[in-house]
Amino acid sequence: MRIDILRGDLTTRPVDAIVNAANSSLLGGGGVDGAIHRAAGPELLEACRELRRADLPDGLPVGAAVATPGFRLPARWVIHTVGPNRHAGQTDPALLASCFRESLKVAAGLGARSIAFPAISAGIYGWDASQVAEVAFDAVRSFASSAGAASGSPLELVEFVLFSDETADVFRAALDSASGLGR
Ligand code: AR6
Repeated sequence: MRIDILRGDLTTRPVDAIVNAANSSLLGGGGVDGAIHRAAGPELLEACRELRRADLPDGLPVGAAVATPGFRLPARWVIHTVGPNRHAGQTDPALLASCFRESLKVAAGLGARSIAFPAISAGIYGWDASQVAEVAFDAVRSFASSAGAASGSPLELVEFVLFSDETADVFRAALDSASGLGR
Protein backbone atom coordinates (compact mmCIF):
# COMPACT_ATOMS: atom_id res chain seq x y z
CA MET A 1 0.00 0.00 0.00
CA ARG A 2 1.57 3.29 -1.09
CA ILE A 3 1.23 6.47 0.97
CA ASP A 4 1.33 9.85 -0.76
CA ILE A 5 1.32 13.25 0.90
CA LEU A 6 -0.05 16.14 -1.14
CA ARG A 7 -0.84 19.77 -0.52
CA GLY A 8 -4.19 20.55 -2.08
CA ASP A 9 -7.95 20.37 -2.05
CA LEU A 10 -9.38 16.98 -1.14
CA THR A 11 -12.51 17.60 -3.20
CA THR A 12 -10.53 17.54 -6.46
CA ARG A 13 -8.82 14.19 -5.93
CA PRO A 14 -9.50 11.55 -8.59
CA VAL A 15 -9.46 8.63 -6.17
CA ASP A 16 -12.09 5.97 -5.49
CA ALA A 17 -12.99 7.37 -2.06
CA ILE A 18 -12.36 10.55 -0.13
CA VAL A 19 -12.86 10.74 3.61
CA ASN A 20 -14.95 13.50 5.16
CA ALA A 21 -14.08 14.89 8.59
CA ALA A 22 -17.75 15.19 9.46
CA ASN A 23 -19.68 15.65 12.68
CA SER A 24 -22.13 13.21 14.24
CA SER A 25 -25.15 14.86 12.64
CA LEU A 26 -23.82 14.10 9.12
CA LEU A 27 -25.73 17.16 8.00
CA GLY A 28 -22.75 19.26 6.95
CA GLY A 29 -20.61 21.89 8.59
CA GLY A 30 -17.56 24.05 7.94
CA GLY A 31 -14.00 23.10 7.00
CA VAL A 32 -13.47 20.16 4.70
CA ASP A 33 -17.02 18.93 5.41
CA GLY A 34 -18.49 22.13 3.95
CA ALA A 35 -16.15 21.96 0.96
CA ILE A 36 -17.14 18.35 0.23
CA HIS A 37 -20.86 19.12 0.42
CA ARG A 38 -20.46 22.12 -1.88
CA ALA A 39 -18.48 20.13 -4.44
CA ALA A 40 -20.65 17.00 -4.30
CA GLY A 41 -23.91 18.91 -4.67
CA PRO A 42 -27.19 18.74 -2.76
CA GLU A 43 -27.59 15.03 -3.44
CA LEU A 44 -24.93 14.39 -0.80
CA LEU A 45 -26.96 16.06 1.92
CA GLU A 46 -30.00 14.07 0.80
CA ALA A 47 -28.02 10.82 1.04
CA CYS A 48 -26.80 11.77 4.52
CA ARG A 49 -30.36 12.59 5.62
CA GLU A 50 -31.46 9.18 4.36
CA LEU A 51 -28.65 7.46 6.28
CA ARG A 52 -29.73 9.28 9.42
CA ARG A 53 -33.36 8.31 8.89
CA ALA A 54 -32.76 4.68 7.99
CA ASP A 55 -29.67 3.60 9.95
CA LEU A 56 -28.35 6.29 12.25
CA PRO A 57 -31.19 8.04 14.06
CA ASP A 58 -28.80 9.11 16.83
CA GLY A 59 -26.06 10.17 14.43
CA LEU A 60 -22.67 8.68 13.59
CA PRO A 61 -20.59 7.97 16.70
CA VAL A 62 -17.09 9.42 17.10
CA GLY A 63 -14.59 7.02 15.52
CA ALA A 64 -17.12 5.31 13.23
CA ALA A 65 -17.34 5.55 9.43
CA VAL A 66 -20.06 5.25 6.83
CA ALA A 67 -20.12 5.66 3.03
CA THR A 68 -22.28 7.54 0.55
CA PRO A 69 -21.82 8.07 -3.18
CA GLY A 70 -19.63 11.01 -4.22
CA PHE A 71 -22.23 12.44 -6.61
CA ARG A 72 -20.60 15.38 -8.45
CA LEU A 73 -17.14 14.74 -6.99
CA PRO A 74 -14.41 13.03 -9.01
CA ALA A 75 -14.34 10.44 -6.21
CA ARG A 76 -16.90 7.66 -6.47
CA TRP A 77 -17.56 7.51 -2.73
CA VAL A 78 -17.39 9.75 0.32
CA ILE A 79 -16.58 7.97 3.55
CA HIS A 80 -17.83 10.06 6.45
CA THR A 81 -16.13 9.74 9.80
CA VAL A 82 -16.33 11.76 13.00
CA GLY A 83 -13.09 12.73 14.65
CA PRO A 84 -12.75 13.43 18.36
CA ASN A 85 -13.25 17.05 19.34
CA ARG A 86 -10.46 18.21 21.67
CA HIS A 87 -12.49 21.26 22.64
CA ALA A 88 -15.17 18.89 23.97
CA GLY A 89 -12.60 16.93 26.01
CA GLN A 90 -12.22 14.10 23.47
CA THR A 91 -8.46 13.66 23.84
CA ASP A 92 -8.12 9.88 23.46
CA PRO A 93 -5.93 9.10 20.40
CA ALA A 94 -7.70 5.71 20.14
CA LEU A 95 -10.80 7.57 18.93
CA LEU A 96 -8.79 9.23 16.19
CA ALA A 97 -7.09 5.95 15.26
CA SER A 98 -10.53 4.42 14.97
CA CYS A 99 -11.53 7.04 12.36
CA PHE A 100 -8.65 6.04 10.10
CA ARG A 101 -9.06 2.31 10.69
CA GLU A 102 -12.83 2.25 10.19
CA SER A 103 -12.57 4.43 7.06
CA LEU A 104 -10.00 2.05 5.58
CA LYS A 105 -12.26 -0.90 6.39
CA VAL A 106 -15.27 0.72 4.75
CA ALA A 107 -13.17 1.59 1.68
CA ALA A 108 -11.85 -1.95 1.38
CA GLY A 109 -15.38 -3.29 1.76
CA LEU A 110 -16.48 -1.14 -1.17
CA GLY A 111 -13.61 -2.44 -3.30
CA ALA A 112 -11.85 0.93 -3.37
CA ARG A 113 -8.28 0.84 -4.65
CA SER A 114 -7.45 4.40 -3.68
CA ILE A 115 -8.51 6.60 -0.77
CA ALA A 116 -7.69 10.17 0.22
CA PHE A 117 -7.81 11.49 3.78
CA PRO A 118 -7.77 15.02 5.18
CA ALA A 119 -6.11 15.80 8.52
CA ILE A 120 -9.10 14.59 10.52
CA SER A 121 -9.65 16.62 13.74
CA ALA A 122 -6.73 18.98 12.96
CA GLY A 123 -9.01 21.94 12.20
CA ILE A 124 -12.13 22.96 14.09
CA TYR A 125 -11.72 19.95 16.42
CA GLY A 126 -8.40 21.30 17.67
CA TRP A 127 -5.84 18.47 17.44
CA ASP A 128 -2.18 19.08 16.59
CA ALA A 129 -1.44 18.11 13.01
CA SER A 130 1.67 16.23 14.13
CA GLN A 131 -0.36 14.02 16.44
CA VAL A 132 -2.96 13.41 13.75
CA ALA A 133 -0.21 12.40 11.33
CA GLU A 134 1.38 10.04 13.80
CA VAL A 135 -1.94 8.35 14.61
CA ALA A 136 -2.87 8.20 10.92
CA PHE A 137 0.33 6.48 9.76
CA ASP A 138 0.17 4.07 12.64
CA ALA A 139 -3.41 3.14 11.70
CA VAL A 140 -2.51 2.68 8.04
CA ARG A 141 0.45 0.51 8.95
CA SER A 142 -1.69 -1.64 11.26
CA PHE A 143 -4.36 -1.95 8.60
CA ALA A 144 -1.82 -2.93 5.94
CA SER A 145 -0.45 -5.69 8.12
CA SER A 146 -3.81 -6.85 9.46
CA ALA A 147 -5.61 -10.04 8.59
CA GLY A 148 -8.13 -8.00 6.63
CA ALA A 149 -5.49 -6.67 4.30
CA ALA A 150 -3.77 -10.03 4.01
CA SER A 151 -7.02 -11.65 2.91
CA GLY A 152 -7.28 -9.33 -0.04
CA SER A 153 -7.83 -5.64 0.65
CA PRO A 154 -7.98 -3.96 -2.75
CA LEU A 155 -6.47 -0.72 -1.40
CA GLU A 156 -3.26 0.20 -3.20
CA LEU A 157 -2.98 3.94 -2.57
CA VAL A 158 -3.61 6.03 0.54
CA GLU A 159 -3.30 9.77 0.01
CA PHE A 160 -3.18 12.44 2.69
CA VAL A 161 -4.34 15.71 1.18
CA LEU A 162 -3.41 18.69 3.32
CA PHE A 163 -4.78 22.14 2.85
CA SER A 164 -1.65 24.13 3.79
CA ASP A 165 2.07 23.82 3.09
CA GLU A 166 2.64 23.84 6.83
CA THR A 167 0.39 20.84 7.49
CA ALA A 168 1.80 19.00 4.47
CA ASP A 169 5.33 19.54 5.86
CA VAL A 170 4.24 18.20 9.25
CA PHE A 171 2.81 15.07 7.59
CA ARG A 172 5.95 14.59 5.46
CA ALA A 173 8.16 14.80 8.53
CA ALA A 174 5.97 12.31 10.40
CA LEU A 175 6.02 9.91 7.48
CA ASP A 176 9.80 10.13 7.23
CA SER A 177 10.09 9.20 10.88
CA ALA A 178 7.48 6.42 10.73
CA SER A 179 9.16 3.10 10.25
CA GLY A 180 7.99 0.34 7.95
CA LEU A 181 6.20 2.52 5.44
CA GLY A 182 7.44 2.93 1.90
CA ARG A 183 6.81 5.89 -0.35
N1 AR6 B 1 -9.16 19.86 1.40
C1 AR6 B 1 -8.28 19.34 2.28
N2 AR6 B 1 -8.22 19.73 3.57
C2 AR6 B 1 -9.07 20.69 3.97
C3 AR6 B 1 -10.01 21.29 3.11
C4 AR6 B 1 -10.05 20.83 1.77
N3 AR6 B 1 -10.91 21.32 0.86
N4 AR6 B 1 -10.73 22.22 3.82
C5 AR6 B 1 -10.23 22.22 5.08
N5 AR6 B 1 -9.22 21.31 5.18
P1 AR6 B 1 -11.83 20.54 9.70
P2 AR6 B 1 -12.17 18.75 12.00
C6 AR6 B 1 -8.37 20.93 6.32
O1 AR6 B 1 -12.08 21.73 10.55
O2 AR6 B 1 -11.08 19.42 12.73
C7 AR6 B 1 -16.73 20.69 10.38
O3 AR6 B 1 -17.57 21.76 10.67
C8 AR6 B 1 -8.27 21.89 7.49
O4 AR6 B 1 -7.35 22.93 7.19
O5 AR6 B 1 -12.46 20.50 8.35
O6 AR6 B 1 -12.22 17.24 12.00
C9 AR6 B 1 -17.39 19.35 10.63
O7 AR6 B 1 -18.78 19.38 10.27
C10 AR6 B 1 -7.75 20.96 8.57
O8 AR6 B 1 -6.33 20.78 8.46
O9 AR6 B 1 -12.24 19.16 10.44
C11 AR6 B 1 -17.21 19.15 12.09
O10 AR6 B 1 -18.18 19.85 12.84
C12 AR6 B 1 -8.41 19.63 8.24
O11 AR6 B 1 -8.93 19.77 6.90
C13 AR6 B 1 -15.84 19.75 12.35
O12 AR6 B 1 -15.66 20.72 11.31
C14 AR6 B 1 -9.57 19.26 9.16
O13 AR6 B 1 -10.24 20.44 9.55
C15 AR6 B 1 -14.75 18.74 12.20
O14 AR6 B 1 -13.54 19.32 12.58
